[in-house]
Amino acid sequence: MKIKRCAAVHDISCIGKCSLTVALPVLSAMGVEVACVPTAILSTHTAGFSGYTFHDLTDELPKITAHWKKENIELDAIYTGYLGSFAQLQFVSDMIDDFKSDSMCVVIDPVMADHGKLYTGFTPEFALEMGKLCAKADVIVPNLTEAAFMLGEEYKENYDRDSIHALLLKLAALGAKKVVLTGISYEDDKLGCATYDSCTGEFGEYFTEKLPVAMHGTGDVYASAFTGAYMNGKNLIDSASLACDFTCACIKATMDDIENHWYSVKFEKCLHLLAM
Ligand code: PXL
Repeated sequence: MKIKRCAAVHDISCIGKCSLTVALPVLSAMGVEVACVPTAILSTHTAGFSGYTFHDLTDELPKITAHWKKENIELDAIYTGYLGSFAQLQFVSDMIDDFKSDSMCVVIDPVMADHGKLYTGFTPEFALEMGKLCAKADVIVPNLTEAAFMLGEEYKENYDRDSIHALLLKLAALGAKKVVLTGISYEDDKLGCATYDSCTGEFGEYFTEKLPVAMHGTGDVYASAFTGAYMNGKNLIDSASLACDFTCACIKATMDDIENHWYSVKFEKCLHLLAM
């Protein structure tokens, strides 16, 4: 049987277990071939380490995809995460146009922010531009902070189901067909996601237990597991739910050792849960 191929467009953080060093193992464990498109190489991720190195690879990216086109390489999905510049947003937009086919899906995780704040190096203007790129996505996977910044709205810590549904509709109006909003909690002990499919008009939600910790890298773990499940034919809410369960399992596997392992989750211990 043909194996599905996903181009993963993310940075490589050599230490920190996020972006490509998460997308590659998670998607591979799910039986998806990963074509890596490294946007930059950093010595560590940018959250919690100081003095990290950053080597931008923007100039290399169109050369990689031009070669792929010449070799008639086809993609079943393009999955983007951490993008470091306006030029990289343009590259991804062009790449989607170049490889688009009826069966190819585009998943955009607009990695930029969390807990009400933009990550180091990002600006509100970049977030609005990322919002424009979302028009080309089949599915977008923002957290609440990224959603607010892409819409140019204030980040609100308090919300109810109606306001989340309104937010999902506004995100879909950016042009993406389907939206998965992560980090949603209506009850103190539950955390999960809310979904909207503009093709069917259907809303969905799924929750797991809320663990009393916040950990780096979980957004990438979530979006990678979501992409693998979606590529393997699961529908929107089932893919979003599988990703919730997997992310929760990864956090649990790390909780007894947060002091040593503060920079990400021990997803390695949970990869077996993904075998499909
Ligand atoms: O996990 C998101 C992410 C990806 N890549 C880099 C980051 C972060 C979060 O801080 O710094 C380089």
